Amino acid sequence: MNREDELRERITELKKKHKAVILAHNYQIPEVQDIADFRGDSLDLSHKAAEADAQVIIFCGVYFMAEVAAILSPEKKVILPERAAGCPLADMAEPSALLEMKKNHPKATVVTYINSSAAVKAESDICCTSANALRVVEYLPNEEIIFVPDKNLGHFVSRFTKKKMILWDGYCPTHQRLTPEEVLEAKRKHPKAKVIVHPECRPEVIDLADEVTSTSGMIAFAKRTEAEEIIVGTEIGMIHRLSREAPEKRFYIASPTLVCPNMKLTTLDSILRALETLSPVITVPDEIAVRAKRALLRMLEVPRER
Ligand code: CIZ
Repeated sequence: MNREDELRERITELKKKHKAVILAHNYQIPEVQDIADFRGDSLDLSHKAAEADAQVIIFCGVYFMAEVAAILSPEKKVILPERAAGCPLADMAEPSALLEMKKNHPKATVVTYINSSAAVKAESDICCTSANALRVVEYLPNEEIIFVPDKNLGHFVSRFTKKKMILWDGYCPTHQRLTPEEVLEAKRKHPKAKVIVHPECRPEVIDLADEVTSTSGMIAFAKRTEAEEIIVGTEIGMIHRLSREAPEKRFYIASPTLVCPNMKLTTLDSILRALETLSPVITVPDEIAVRAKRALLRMLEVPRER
């Protein structure tokens, strides 16, 4: 048995022993995606965490995702195998600056992308994901929206709404790296391919795409399109997920720079260590969790279809 097989065997034993469930975000490395019980985007995984008949959740993703799972399932032990797996986009917004912005726009409602800290969610009226951002904005009665923290997602939403969008100046460094030139070069190499990109990409990249959607939307698109080849503008881990879900299609990453270093921290070794030590556990102080949960639950009231 090689070392990877040994690791997998030990992980499976300890998972059974602790009645744990392993969740992996779509951007995780292939070995981690493959050993997980469930794969998905941050919100799907938090729902899985809440529904799972397990007391221990091994959340293979980044810090804010484990926080969301801990907020929605406070009775469970939510473990992030790599404590240092942060999210630079989430770190670009902090509560005091948001309070200041709210003071300057007293009539605005705060819509906060799930890629944010629990403390920022706690100061928000409602959360959104990349899959429902426009629906959330349109659902609200308010005409003025403070959109936090991703300016590119906010800009994308502003293309489809008449509401006044006040954008926070944050961005995902990984998606921001993708240039229009790289997309054009990928199209030149694969002229028959459709281009799908994440709304965290900059507007000039979005202009070149056939479909702009979340990671769950990308899977749905890959399954329904007649195109046999697809150029993918999001974190490189998504290529593995898409290939699992639509094995008959060919996927090309739009740029080799689409690698999130934080998503790549988690390995089979980190999962084994997490199961051996049952740490690090992610918790959110009650005072923050209660208010952040309100913003998250309010998002879940938004109808799925308009
Ligand atoms: O919400 C998520 O999981 C992220 C970061 C991206 C997406 O579109 O799924």
